[in-house]
Amino acid sequence: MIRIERSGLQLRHGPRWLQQQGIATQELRQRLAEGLAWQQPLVTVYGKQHRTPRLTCWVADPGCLYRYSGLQQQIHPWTRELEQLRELLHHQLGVRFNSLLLNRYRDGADRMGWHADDEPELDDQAPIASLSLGVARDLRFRPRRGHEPAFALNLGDGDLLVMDPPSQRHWQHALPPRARVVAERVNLTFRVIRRA
Ligand SMILES: O=C(O)CCC(=O)C(=O)O
Repeated sequence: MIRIERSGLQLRHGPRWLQQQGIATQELRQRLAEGLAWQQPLVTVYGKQHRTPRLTCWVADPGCLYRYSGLQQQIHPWTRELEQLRELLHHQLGVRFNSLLLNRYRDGADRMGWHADDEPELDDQAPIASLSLGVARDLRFRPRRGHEPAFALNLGDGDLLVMDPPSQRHWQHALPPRARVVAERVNLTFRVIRRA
């Protein structure tokens, strides 16, 4: 794993990690795209309602509730292969994740704005583990304050990115649109939610 460190930010990047675990990434992405109950919820940002510019699915243990942009996510159960990915990550990182947000970017127009994944229900002592499938996209990072320059990591098919605490407290990240990208990408972020 490649370590990327800035003041208040600790990342670990494992290029093609899924392939190293013997996972066929193209088939996995297709099955997730076809098999999950994807949603494009209406969210409220600065008082205005609009549809998220991507598809999402929230998979979690019972009782792991997550609010996001004013919206309570509906819980979907773990499928056998998502459970297998959770086990692989437990083995690699020693962390038992209890929830997973999937984002599906249908092409380069789909995106995610600046945010920090610092909602109160997320356990801020636990890392967030992100797996990428499909076309490579840039994930940009910027500090919440201070003068460290923003930078981007190019996340390709099969990559693992671990965001260790206290990164969420000090940095934000975003997935900007890319006009030239015409292919799909699915990203999975495994999280630890504090149960109510
Ligand atoms: O698609 C990505 O790589 C980023 C996903 C993300 O920022 C999130 O799930 O909070």
